[in-house]
Amino acid sequence: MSAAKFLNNLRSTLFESLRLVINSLRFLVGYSVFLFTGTTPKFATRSLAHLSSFSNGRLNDFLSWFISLRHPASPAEDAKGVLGNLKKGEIENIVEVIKEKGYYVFDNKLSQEMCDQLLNFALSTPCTPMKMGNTDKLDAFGYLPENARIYERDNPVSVRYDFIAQDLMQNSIIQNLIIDPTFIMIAENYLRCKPITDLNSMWWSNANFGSEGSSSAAQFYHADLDRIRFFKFFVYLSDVDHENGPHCFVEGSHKRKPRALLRGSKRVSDNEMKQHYPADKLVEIIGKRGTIVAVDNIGFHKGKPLLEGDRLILQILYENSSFGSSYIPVEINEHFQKGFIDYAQKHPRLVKNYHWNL
Ligand SMILES: O=C(O)CCC(=O)C(=O)O
Ligand SMILES: [Fe+2]
Repeated sequence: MSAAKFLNNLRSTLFESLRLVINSLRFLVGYSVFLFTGTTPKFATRSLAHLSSFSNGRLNDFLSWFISLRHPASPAEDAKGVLGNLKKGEIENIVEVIKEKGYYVFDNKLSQEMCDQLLNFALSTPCTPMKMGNTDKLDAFGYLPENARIYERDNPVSVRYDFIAQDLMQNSIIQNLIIDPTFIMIAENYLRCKPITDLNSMWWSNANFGSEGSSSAAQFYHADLDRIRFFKFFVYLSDVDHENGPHCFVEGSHKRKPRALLRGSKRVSDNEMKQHYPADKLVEIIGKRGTIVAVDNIGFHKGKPLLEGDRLILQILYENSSFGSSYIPVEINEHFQKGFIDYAQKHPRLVKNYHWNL
């Protein structure tokens, strides 16, 4: 090895070690702040992403083990809800499949009536277009809430429109889904702890801005590393085929990832992904409207850029710790139904991220 190359290697090793030390310190400071105040400084969320990636998920496994000792899950039992009448054994099997593959497509769909009601909501409630172009000036999500408007279905001004969390949470169907016994049972057994719900979201994406995809609209492969462990249910509220934006997941990538692809939350191109995974692991999840999918998004995933039409998707999110969360808290107010309030009072950890205002 030439002297110049040696020096270069030495310099990058020193730089990486320094980054690791700084991120470990920031994480420890941030975690202590979180334990005392319940809020996470932004720098600590970034450090979590760095350390998750550096440890190839081992840090998340360790912290999750620790959390599951403090807030242990109840053992699986029969549950009846939107996913059907699930027997204990079926729940255990589903959880095993998700542990193995990272995702699961359920046989049961959300009823057409509920899909209609959510579609009506989505066509009559203002949502915020993602700001496109100069990404320097964006807030955390790139949305400008003052721009909220009814989705311009025939002439969208942005590739993605997101609904405001508070509006979503005041919708009774969404409240029911969050406390649905089958959702909770599967999330709890997968996370191995009492789940917390966080940013439940719903958004439109459309085909009007080319097939290249938008990074801020999550249309390039990435891993969600801003929590210790997430668990998401996606519900398709429009028919989703290969042309209109299937959620894509790299099977097995929620476990260890190839070293070359460990780069925090940064995006990975399709070509690079293909160099590291066989084609049959790059799954495009298609399904008629009402299709429900569970995904561990610590694995690589993206929304495929749409080639035609639009897609409406709902995301119900659970996590094992709210460390990393910095969203404006949802308020539990008079628009919440009794069933949700009763459940939340009995399971305060579920709504730990929310503010009571009743
Ligand atoms: O739009 C999609 O299917 C991907 C969204 C995504 O990356 C996420 O919800 O974490
Ligand atoms: Fe994501």
